[in-house]
Amino acid sequence: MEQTLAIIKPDAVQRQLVGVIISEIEMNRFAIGAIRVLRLSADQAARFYREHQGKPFYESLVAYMSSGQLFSLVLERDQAVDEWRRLMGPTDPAKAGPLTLRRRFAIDMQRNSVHGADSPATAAREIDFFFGEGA
Ligand code: IDP
Ligand code: MG
Repeated sequence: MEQTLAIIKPDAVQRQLVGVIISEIEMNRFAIGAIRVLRLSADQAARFYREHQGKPFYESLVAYMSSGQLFSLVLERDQAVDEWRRLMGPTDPAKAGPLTLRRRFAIDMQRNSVHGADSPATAAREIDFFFGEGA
């Protein structure tokens, strides 16, 4: 059993896609270990994506991720990190397979509907960000 951190991003919440995305999560045999609905401040979004600081899309990404409510989730199953990234598809929805969440729901490369941690170590850090002491 492994944990990963998923986010249903503001573009998907705003378009009322939470139900269908959670349905896909459950159909793909993830258990939901924790869930939180919140709006990030610009400061919090900047901290969450600090590894991207300095990239051309960073400022816009921070503004978008703090633009509305999001759902953060702890997902649990075997190979949770890789399996969730497989279900999401790649960052660019145009390159994503037809059954992936990003191909089905993303608007563009920034507003790509879902987030997933990229390794078990990142998952642990991101779970702490949303669900740890002082989160
Ligand atoms: P990931 O979400 O697939 O792990 P990352 O490279 O970690 O992709 O980028 C984090 C987020 O930043 C993406 O999900 C997307 O919202 C945004 N992003 C990444 N690259 C671009 C880009 O080239 N243009 C616009 N937004 C981008
Ligand atoms: Mg990433």
